[in-house]
Amino acid sequence: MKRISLTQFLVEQQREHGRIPGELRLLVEVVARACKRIAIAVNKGALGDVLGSTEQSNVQGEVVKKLDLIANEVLIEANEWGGHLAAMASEEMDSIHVVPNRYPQGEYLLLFDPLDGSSNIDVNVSIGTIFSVLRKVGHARGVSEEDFLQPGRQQAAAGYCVYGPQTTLVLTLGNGVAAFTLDRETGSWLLTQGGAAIPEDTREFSINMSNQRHWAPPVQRYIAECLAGRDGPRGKDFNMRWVASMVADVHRILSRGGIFMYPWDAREPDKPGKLRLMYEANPMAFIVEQAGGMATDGRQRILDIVPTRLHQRVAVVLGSRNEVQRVNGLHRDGAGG
Ligand code: AHM
Ligand code: MG
Repeated sequence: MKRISLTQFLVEQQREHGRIPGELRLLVEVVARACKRIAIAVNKGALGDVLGSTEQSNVQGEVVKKLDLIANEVLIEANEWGGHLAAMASEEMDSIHVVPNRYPQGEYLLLFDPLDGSSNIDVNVSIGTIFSVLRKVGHARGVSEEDFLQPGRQQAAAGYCVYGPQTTLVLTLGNGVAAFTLDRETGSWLLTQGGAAIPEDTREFSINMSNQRHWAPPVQRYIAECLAGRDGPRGKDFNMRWVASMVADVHRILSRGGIFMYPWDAREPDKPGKLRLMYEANPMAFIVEQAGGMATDGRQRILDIVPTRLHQRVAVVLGSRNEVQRVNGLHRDGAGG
């Protein structure tokens, strides 16, 4: 079977829809190339001395793993010279990285979680890279953190790469979702799924159950009803999956449906959630919506949230439409015990 490459896909999208500027195409190709390099490092594991932690902690106070840093550097190095970007922001950097003066500046802004699922790095479980692309609005010279604070609905592109049994790149340019698998023999990304669609209904939920006692009443109620199975109000049995790598959990949902939640919990009551709006929730919400699913914080659409800070956190409920709507309904009604 003849499969089309990522390059061909991007060129054909441009021809058919006329909405992918050359700089954006270059950006996606450069990010995909960087992911390939990260995949090689992930693959080497202990042989490449890439496992374990560094001495540093990041802006959110989390220990930085060696691979977090390697992936961050690979993405910056690959992207700073091409002339397509004005600046980058990363989960692993305190502030934005402006493209140095020696290179031309483009109009795009790239945000990424270089290595998502850090706790799984050392145990050989799927991890990934998540990225989001915004356009710098306004023609003011220079670039600042303010330029990044745009709601997710303004993303020009978003994607993730899963480093799992296969290395898969999932991409949206606002016109559906396509998945590409890395052919290790030729080094090409080949289209393996176009028009991904998340089923509206599901019997599978994804949440870290060890936090159950800390959740707010609507989330308690939703999960209790799922656990009650066939004998409960839902009248059907549910299955549970939790990889603890958002990329892997979202990828499963994209493949066969499901609902993923990382809700607010009382362990850190002042934080709206664990996951980051700009590096994790927004790109995943864009992909999930483009595949026909829904993504909210339990009350409002993730993509409508106007960020006030780069490293802002948010509660996340995403996946199969009817289940996300049910969780939203329980929040709206103040449902509890
Ligand atoms: P990370 O970007 O530091 O890896 O953190 C985000 C990850 C998500 O991939 C995953 O859904 C979640 O954290 C897992 O959290 P927990 O360890 O509470 O299960
Ligand atoms: Mg992450």
